[in-house]
Amino acid sequence: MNREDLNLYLVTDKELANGKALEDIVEEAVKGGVSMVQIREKEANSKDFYQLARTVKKVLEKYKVPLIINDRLDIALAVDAEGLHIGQSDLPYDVARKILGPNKIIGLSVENIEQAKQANQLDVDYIGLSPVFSTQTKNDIAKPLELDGVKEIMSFSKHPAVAIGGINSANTADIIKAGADGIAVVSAIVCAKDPCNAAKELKEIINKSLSLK
Ligand code: TZP
Ligand code: MG
Repeated sequence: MNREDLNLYLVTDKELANGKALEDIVEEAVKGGVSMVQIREKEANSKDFYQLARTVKKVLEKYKVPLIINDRLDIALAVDAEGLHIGQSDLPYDVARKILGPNKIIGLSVENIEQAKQANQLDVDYIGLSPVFSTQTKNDIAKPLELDGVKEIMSFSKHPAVAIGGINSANTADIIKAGADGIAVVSAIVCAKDPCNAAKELKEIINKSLSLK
């Protein structure tokens, strides 16, 4: 995986798509500069999740953007996704790695300093700092890490890291300045009237902030 793939990471939520087809939102967002896409559909049944993943995979292949599946190892295998994202209560990393093999991307969410330290013992491809700020999009979030938490984790983590939770164009620069490699967003793109423009705006801020590092 390229570290730059984490720069602007879109995480899906069909519930927030307002009736618009998710694959269209994804395509527009990728045209605007999204560098990685995670399908995260907590309410979808297996059949719907699989169909959506297949459809989105076809779109992303055109643009050579990696597809990551949240939690569902079976779906990641079924659609030959580029990777899997796991949380602290999902399948253990070692088990996922054994099944997926050495060439797939595996990302792990960390919610605090202790978990970030533990992640240093694993060969995960990246960590997700979750959440950095409070958000309406996910109910069961841990206490937000805030910018100080991001700074602290980035001071010792050996892994590339993407921050998630409550991120928008107003706080993106701060997150990159705090040391994260990129931002992961749901509502800032999925709920935007124009997902392509929303992605473009975020990408410009990210590129500018990265160039100042
Ligand atoms: N994990 C931690 S916060 C979150 C997830 C999936 C939701 C982020 O959504 P938003 O709309 O970008 O705040
Ligand atoms: Mg999970």
